[in-house]
Amino acid sequence: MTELLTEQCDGVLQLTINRPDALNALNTNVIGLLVDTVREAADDPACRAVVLTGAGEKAFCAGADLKELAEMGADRAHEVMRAGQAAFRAIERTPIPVIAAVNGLALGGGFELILASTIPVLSTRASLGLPESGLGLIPGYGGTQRLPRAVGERIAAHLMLTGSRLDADRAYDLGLTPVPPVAPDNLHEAAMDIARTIARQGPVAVRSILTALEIGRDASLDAALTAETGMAALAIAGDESAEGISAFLERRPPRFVTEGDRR
Ligand code: CO8
Repeated sequence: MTELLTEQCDGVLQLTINRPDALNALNTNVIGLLVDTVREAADDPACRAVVLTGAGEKAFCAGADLKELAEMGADRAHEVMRAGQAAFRAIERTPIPVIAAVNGLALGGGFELILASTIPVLSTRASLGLPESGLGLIPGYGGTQRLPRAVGERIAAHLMLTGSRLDADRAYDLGLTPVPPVAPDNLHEAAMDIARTIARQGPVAVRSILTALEIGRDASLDAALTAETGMAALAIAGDESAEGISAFLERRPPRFVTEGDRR
């Protein structure tokens, strides 16, 4: 049985981490499958969005696979940590949106996966935490950097140093998700709804917006605005905006066609 289930429909690729007996903990196999699949999706013009969730009712993902980790020497663990960190970075910077449908526990690397996603949607059963310090570890899949950027340093320090959990409402209040938590039965549809809405936008525009966000993470405002100007100029000169603006003027829905749709 594969540890990452995939299903593509209407331009949306659904990914399910499929290790429910281990609360969907991230072993090296899952991390490899995840990053390869997201990279392939980004290369596929027919794929407009990814929805990522965990199998079963209990967990989105319980973090790094501690059983696998326990069997590694320090050198191998370091290698795995670097590969995991690079994988999360690849997910963060992918030019198609990754919607995390957080169906339950999201601990350690599971919470860090949410932080690397584009838009997390939380079920009311979601519970987020970074318990690494209690294990003598640190949130090494980007948590020490992305969490303070998302919620501020004091709240991040408190969460990382105490291992305290956030319930879905608190996570929403802190801005970790842009949408109010949804009932568990509605989570899949809520995430798919966002993904399908994005899939109807101009595909080049979506990729450009995500690229602009990625550039802005590290650049000065002036440098990022210069990059934005270049992308905006390309957009206005392209077929996609010609279609989008014509559709608006003709009072009809736009028909955005990509290479993938023509296949
Ligand atoms: N890794 C491997 N197996 C796990 C993990 C995990 N992270 N979490 C749960 N499991 C397994 C359990 O071992 C158990 O399997 P089995 O029945 O075969 O023993 C099964 O899932 C169910 O778990 P529990 O019986 O423990 O279920 P409970 O409901 O009693 O508890 C908890 C649920 C609270 C989630 C508990 O399982 C737990 O605390 N899990 C560990 C969570 C955790 O600490 N995650 C952080 C890991 S560290 C990390 O992510 C750091 C990443 C960056 C550093 C990387 C360095 C290389």
